[in-house]
Amino acid sequence: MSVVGIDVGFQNCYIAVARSGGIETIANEYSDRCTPACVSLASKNRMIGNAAKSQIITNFKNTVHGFKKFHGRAFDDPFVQAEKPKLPYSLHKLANGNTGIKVRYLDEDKAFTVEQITGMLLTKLKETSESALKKPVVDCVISVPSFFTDAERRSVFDATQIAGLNCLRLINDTTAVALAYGIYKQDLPTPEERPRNVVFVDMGHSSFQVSITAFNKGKLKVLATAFDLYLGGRNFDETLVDYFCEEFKGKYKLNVRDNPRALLRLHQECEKLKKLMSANSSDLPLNIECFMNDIDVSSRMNRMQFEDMCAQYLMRVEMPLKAALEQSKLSRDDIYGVEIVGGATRMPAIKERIAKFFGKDISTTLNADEAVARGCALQCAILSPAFKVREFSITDVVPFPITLRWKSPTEDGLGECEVFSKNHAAPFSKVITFHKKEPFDLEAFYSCPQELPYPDHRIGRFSVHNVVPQPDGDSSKVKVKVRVNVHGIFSVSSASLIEKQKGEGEDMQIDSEPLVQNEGRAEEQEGASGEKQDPAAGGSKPKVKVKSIDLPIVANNIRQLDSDVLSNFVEYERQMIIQDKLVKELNDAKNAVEEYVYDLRDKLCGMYEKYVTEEDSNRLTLMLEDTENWLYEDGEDQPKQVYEEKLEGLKRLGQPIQDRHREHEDRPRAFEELGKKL
Ligand code: ATP
Ligand code: K
Ligand code: MG
Repeated sequence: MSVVGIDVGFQNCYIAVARSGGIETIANEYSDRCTPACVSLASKNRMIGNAAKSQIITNFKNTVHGFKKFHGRAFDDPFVQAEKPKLPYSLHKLANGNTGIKVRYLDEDKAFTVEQITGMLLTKLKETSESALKKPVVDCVISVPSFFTDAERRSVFDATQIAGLNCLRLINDTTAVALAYGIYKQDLPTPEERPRNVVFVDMGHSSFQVSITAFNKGKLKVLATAFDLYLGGRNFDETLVDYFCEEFKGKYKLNVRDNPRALLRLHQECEKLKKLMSANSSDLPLNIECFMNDIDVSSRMNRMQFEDMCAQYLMRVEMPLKAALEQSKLSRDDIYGVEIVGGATRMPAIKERIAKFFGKDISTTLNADEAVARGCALQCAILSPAFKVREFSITDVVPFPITLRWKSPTEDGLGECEVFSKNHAAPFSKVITFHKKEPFDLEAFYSCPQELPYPDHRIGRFSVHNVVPQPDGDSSKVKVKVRVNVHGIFSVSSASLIEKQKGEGEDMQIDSEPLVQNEGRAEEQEGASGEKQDPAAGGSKPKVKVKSIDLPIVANNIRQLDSDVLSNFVEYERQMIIQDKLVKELNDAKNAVEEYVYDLRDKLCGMYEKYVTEEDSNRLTLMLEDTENWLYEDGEDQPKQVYEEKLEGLKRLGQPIQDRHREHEDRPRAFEELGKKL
C-alpha cells in the first residue's frame, strides 16, 4: 500500500511519500519537486505539469492554469466572472450551471469540467508518485484550503476519483502544516499541561490562510482558522503587470493587453522580478527582447517602489491574523511561535507585517514549499494500516456554521437548528431526534452568508424517506445523524425510525442512549432534541427494547456531479491516459530512429571508421541522410510500426559494424583481465 501526500496548489503541486521509514518529497521526470498546476490540451494528446507550462505562451488558448478556485462554483459566480476576462483560455457555462473550461482537444471543441482538469493534474501526480515508488499508487491524502466550502470539497473529491485515487482525507493546508510541525516534536507539553499554541501562516499564489493550533503530546487541535481568499502572490504579480502595461503604453506605444502572448510573457517576467526583489532591495532591471511588434522593452523597479504600489494588499495581511487570534480567545503572550509557509511569505514586507502583528520573530523551520505535502503524507501514513508511524490525533474545525431547516407545524412553518457552530471540532457526528409521521426534507445551509466566501449558502437537501406514524397514529421518533466527515464534507449520513415495542416505556428510554461526548449546549428545538456523538466512539449499545429501522436518505447537493456523469469522466480519463501513452510510444519510436541516424553518422566518421569499408560507409551515410530527410517529410506522421521497421532496417546494416568494433575493443580488455587472473 502506498503512502502519498499531495499538495494541490493554485500554482504549484508537491508530492511527498513515505519511504524507508521517513517522509520525503519526490521529484518528477524533470528532476523538479514542483509540478505546475497546468494542463495543456493538443490535437493528439495532453501535456500536464512542466510540459504543459512550457505551452502556456505557444498554446495559450488550450493551456489551462489557475483553475483551482473554479471547483464547486457556478459559471455565474461573481468570482468566476471576475476571473474570466483575465484568462487566456475560455470558460463556458455547463448544462448544470457549473464552470466549464473550453479547449480544442483531439481537433475537437471540448468543454471539460474543473473536476476533469484537476483529475488530469492528479493523474500526472499519481504517475510521478508511481515512478518514484515503483508501485501502483491509489491511497493518498490531498490538501485543500481551509476555507473550501462543501461544494468545493466535494468537487475536489470527485476529481480524485476521476484520477483513480482513493483519497483517505482531504486535509486543510494549514492543518497539514501543523502536523508536519508537531509530529516530530519531542518536547510538546503532556496532555495535562497547558498546550503549546502555534500560529501557522500560509500565503500561496492565490490566497492567504492562518490557523492557530494547540499542541500536546500526540495530538493537535485547531483552535481557529481565518483567511483572505483573494490575497496571494498573484496579486503582487498583477500589480507589476498593470504598472508595466501602463508604462509601455506611453514609452513604446504598445497595447500589451491586446496581445495575449505578450501579456503572458510579461506575467512571467514580473513574477521573476518579484522574486528577485525579495532577495534584493536595489534597483533591478526588467528586459524583454522582441516583446511585441519586434520591439525590445526595458524598465526598472526596486523593492521600496514595489511595496508602495502594493500597499493596498500589504494592508490586508493583518486582518486574518487578527481574526484568528480573536477567535482562538488567546492573547499574543499565549502564542509560542509563528510558522510561515507558502511561496509568497518570502516577500520581506509580508514577513514584517506578520512579525509586527504578533510582536515576535517569525520562524521558518518548515520548508515553505514542501510542508503541506509532507503533512499530507504524514496523515496518509497515520491512516494507512501498512505503515507504522507515531500516533497523532488531529482535531480540525468547521470553518463556517451549518444549519438545518425543515418544515414543522410551528407559526412560521419552519424548524431550524444550527448543527455545527463556527470552529466546531471536525470530523464530528451528531444525532438529532425528530417526531414525524411522514417523510420529510432537511435543508442544510451555511448560517452566516455574510462571512461565507461563496455566493450560494445552500449545502444541499436531504430527503428522509419511508417515515410512517406509529401503529397508534402517533408521530414516530426519527433519529437523524448529521456529520462533518474527515474531508470536511457535510452530510445527513443516516436516519432510523424507532418503533415502540409492546411494554416499552416512554420517550425517556430512548433519550438515555449514551451521550458519548456531551460538550457544548444541548439543542432543544421544536421537533428536535440535540444529541452529540463522537464519531470515533461507537461504543456500547443501549439496552432498550426498541426496534430501529434504517431509513433511506436521498441527498441532493448543490453543484454536485451526478454519479453516472462521474463514472463517464472516470472512463474518459482512462481513455485519455491510454491515448497519451500511445502518443508517447509513437514519439519514442520516432525519436529512436532520429537518434540512431545521428549516432551512427557520427560514429561512421569516428570510432567505427576502421571497421567498415569506404564503400559500405558511403552507402550507409547516404541511407542515413535519406532517412533523416524522410523523417521531416513523408515520415513525419507515420504509425509506430513504420518507425520500428525503419530502425530495424538501419540496425541490420549498423549492427555488424558495431559488433566488429566491440569485438576489437573487448579483445585487449579480455587479455588484460586474463593477465590479472594469472
Ligand atoms: P495556493 O496555496 O494559493 O493554492 P500555491 O500553493 O500554488 O497556491 P505557493 O507555491 O505556496 O502557492 O506559492 C507560490 C507563490 O509564491 C507565487 O506567487 C510565487 O511567485 C510566490 N513566490 C515564490 N517564491 C517567492 C519569492 N522568493 N519572493 C516572492 N514571492 C515568491
Ligand atoms: K503549493
Ligand atoms: Mg498552497
